[in-house]
Amino acid sequence: MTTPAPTAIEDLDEQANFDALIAAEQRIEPRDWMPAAYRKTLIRQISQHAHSEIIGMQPEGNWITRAPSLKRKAILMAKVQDEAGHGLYLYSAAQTLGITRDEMTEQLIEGKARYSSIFNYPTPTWADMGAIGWLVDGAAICNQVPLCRASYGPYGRAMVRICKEESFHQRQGFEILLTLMQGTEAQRDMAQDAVNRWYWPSLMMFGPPDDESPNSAQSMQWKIKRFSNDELRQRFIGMLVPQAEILGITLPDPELRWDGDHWHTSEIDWTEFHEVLSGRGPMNAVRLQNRRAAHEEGAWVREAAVVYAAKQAAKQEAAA
Ligand code: BYC
Repeated sequence: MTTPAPTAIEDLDEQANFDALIAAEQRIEPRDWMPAAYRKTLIRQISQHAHSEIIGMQPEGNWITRAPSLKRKAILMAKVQDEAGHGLYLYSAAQTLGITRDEMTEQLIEGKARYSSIFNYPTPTWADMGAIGWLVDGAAICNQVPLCRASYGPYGRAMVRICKEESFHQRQGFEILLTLMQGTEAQRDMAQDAVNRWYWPSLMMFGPPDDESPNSAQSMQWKIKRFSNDELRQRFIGMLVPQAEILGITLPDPELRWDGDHWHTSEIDWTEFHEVLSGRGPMNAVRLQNRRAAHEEGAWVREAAVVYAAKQAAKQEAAA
């Protein structure tokens, strides 16, 4: 993998400086020179990540009115609000690279932007809240803790706060499953069924296998990504196995075993992954439709905010 060539002679020094910063594990900051392809990759990854957090509010938002107790409802609401906050930190980080929030929003609601495949699956039972916390937030932590060391400063710093909250979310999911597993047979069946449905999609969250991942090698060279998709998937499975034992839950893969060197698994259904990425997952259309409707219904808030900001600015000008 070679670094894309600088376009102008003066860029040669800048490129050398950039390469030296990356090699020395220093951070690239918004005003630093950076190769156009590095900027583009960051905008792509950070905006996709932001969209995932925002769309990711829907599967769990679906259960806020039906949580089994007031306490669980309050916790779930706080969790969904956290995801909104994550989206905002990430949109802000992406904005430092020169894309506007409006542009990113438009890409999302027009269906031109990607967001994580995982949020295109339904949440039919309360146990799905447990499975999402344990598996989806668990996968997010595996993926995102190394991103705290991403070479781009605003992204790495946003990830630190996000990871702290994701750790709490993961424990919240684990605790829901543990409670269900200590309950009635029907509750245990519900927990197992949810894990059966979310396990494989959660493995797909890490992206395609390394030999089919067009972006990984360059992103690792730039120290945006620190581990490959398959390496992170392996770490995640290693984290799940002992926790599944504590829960008394079976991971739905009869082939799963440690072969002394790595986790041997059944073949992941990559056809399903590509179907979901192409917009043909079980909930893609619903997720986008809800996002569009929320955007349209929020138009008056945006208009009011613009008018308010203009009035404040006029007041300050008059007072100066
Ligand atoms: N879903 O070359 P690759 C959360 C795309 S939010 C959809 O390996 P890369 C949470 C990929 O974008 C979880 N698309 O790409 C929120 C690329 O397409 P483009 C979100 C996927 O970027 C609420 C193509 O496939 N986390 O945790 O090197 C509640 C080839 O892939 C997926 C992040 O976004 C996928 N699963 O690696 C609870 C983390 N996988 O762009 C929880 C930050 C791959 O070339 N992102 N694609 O058209 C990353 O770490 C990386 O972007 C990925 C992909 C590992 C996801």
